[in-house]
Amino acid sequence: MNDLEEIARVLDDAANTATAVAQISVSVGNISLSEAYDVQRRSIELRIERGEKISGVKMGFTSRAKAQQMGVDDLIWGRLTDAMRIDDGVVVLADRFVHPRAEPEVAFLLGTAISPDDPPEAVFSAVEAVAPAIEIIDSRYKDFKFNLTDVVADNASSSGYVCGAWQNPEMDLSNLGMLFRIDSKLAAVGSSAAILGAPLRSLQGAARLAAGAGLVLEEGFVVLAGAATVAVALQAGQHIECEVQNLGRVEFTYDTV
Ligand code: OOG
Ligand code: MG
Repeated sequence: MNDLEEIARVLDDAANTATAVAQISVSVGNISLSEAYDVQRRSIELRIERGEKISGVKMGFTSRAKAQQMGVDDLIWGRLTDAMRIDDGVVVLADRFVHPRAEPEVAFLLGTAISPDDPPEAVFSAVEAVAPAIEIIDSRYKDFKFNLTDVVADNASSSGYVCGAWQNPEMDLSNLGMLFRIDSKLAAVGSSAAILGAPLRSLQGAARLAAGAGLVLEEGFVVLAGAATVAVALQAGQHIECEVQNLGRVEFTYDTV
């Protein structure tokens, strides 16, 4: 047990100081998936002790493109905090990251809590709004390399998220074109259908997985459905934009000053 707390501290410290560490599977040895989620929960507890608040959850490896890029083929989830929230259009400073990457996503805003007993059909009625989003992921592991339990323990590489203007959710989200531009040039193109066939399925998965861990998805939470395309490594001075058909655009600039 102490070991899991120690691993949580190592990963929290790595995130907090933007310093890469060895993969847990290498430095400590293999831990089970439930132990990895326990490490994740403990590491977020440390953030909460510093005053951060849970603001939502994110899903990972919901698309083939991401699973193939990272060599991990299981759905994962992680916790978002208010300190990870980034306003649309701002300059994001590089010093808080180790080796960040950005990826195009769709975000849900919950207008009511999702109870663990709610049937999957009820999940949609909890959605108050949807938005185009960009997730900034940043593995705390050297060379951005990990296995399933490593990445789960590292809170699914959660690091930052930017949501565009919130839209009425009464639209079909299942096959929207997604364009990801860096410095106005297309870096990746995809469809929201790449996200588990439809992003709503990812929200249902988030509700199920979080409930299994005793976390109720609260009113006001943001749920990131997962990237539709591969993630792109960020370089100082770049302007990043995600445009989702019918949903609009979201953007930020990544820089050192
Ligand atoms: C893990 C997080 C995956 C997604 O959208 O698929 C993820 C990683 O790729 O480092 O956020
Ligand atoms: Mg993501």
